[in-house]
Amino acid sequence: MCTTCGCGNREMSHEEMHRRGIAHGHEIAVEQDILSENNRVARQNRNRWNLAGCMAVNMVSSPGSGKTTLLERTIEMLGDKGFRRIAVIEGDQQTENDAGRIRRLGIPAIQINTHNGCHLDARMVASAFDELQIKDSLLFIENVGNLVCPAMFDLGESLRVVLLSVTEGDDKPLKYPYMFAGADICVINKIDLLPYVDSDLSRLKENARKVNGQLRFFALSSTRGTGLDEWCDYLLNVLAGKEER
Ligand SMILES: Nc1nc2c(ncn2[C@@H]2O[C@H](COP(=O)(O)OP(=O)(O)OP(=O)(O)O)[C@@H](O)[C@H]2O)c(=O)[nH]1
Ligand SMILES: [Mg+2]
Repeated sequence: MCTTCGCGNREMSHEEMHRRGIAHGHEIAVEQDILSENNRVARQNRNRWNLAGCMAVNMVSSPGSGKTTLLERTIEMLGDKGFRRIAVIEGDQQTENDAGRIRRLGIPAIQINTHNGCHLDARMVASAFDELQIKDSLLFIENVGNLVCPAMFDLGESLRVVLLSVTEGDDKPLKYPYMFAGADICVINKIDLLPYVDSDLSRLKENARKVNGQLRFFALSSTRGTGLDEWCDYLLNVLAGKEER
């Protein structure tokens, strides 16, 4: 049970909660209130971003799978391809590190620190968007590194991208299904490390398809650049309306 966001295990039975000594009933009502309020603000975000001509991409993954590295390389490659209208909202419990990495590339970035919170919510990104004052842009939102709670919080994004690095193991889609079930795209990162780990790329995809048959995959190495071209062309095509998301 996550006590900071109230995102409890919905599938745990009443008896199981008693057996584990987990308080319940009131918590479930609070969780439903939190999520429906979040969904309301997420709908507002979606409308506002559409009106401003912004497309938001919510990047979710466990800590360290390479979200910021992928963003850095993506920003550089999109710039080489002539697209520079990009802004980033960064979510971490502490530090300005990731926003600093993005700003060094000349791209506006707002850092949100969630302190004891384990995910971004729609209200947090709404005020960061106000601060950015952007229009006609690609807005990347890097969520807090966590393969569980961010799955439950719609931010108003057009595209949700789940990253999984090969070092995390090919069984992760089965163990953390909600994150994969709610995503549009699965980026498999750090494929340069495949020779050194037991992860199997086709087994990973097969496991991810078991929880979400609609997922689209990009396998890449953010540090070596393998697969980045295809990923960036996909983003540009979605922006241009040439490709379904
Ligand atoms: N070998 C290899 N290392 C990578 C790759 N992508 C990222 N890394 C490394 O993985 C580590 C974590 O990368 P970050 O980009 O900071 O990961 P993150 O997901 O943003 O981490 P949090 O924001 O803390 O959740 C760094 O040491 C990166 O250099 C990759 O494709 N291959
Ligand atoms: Mg990061």
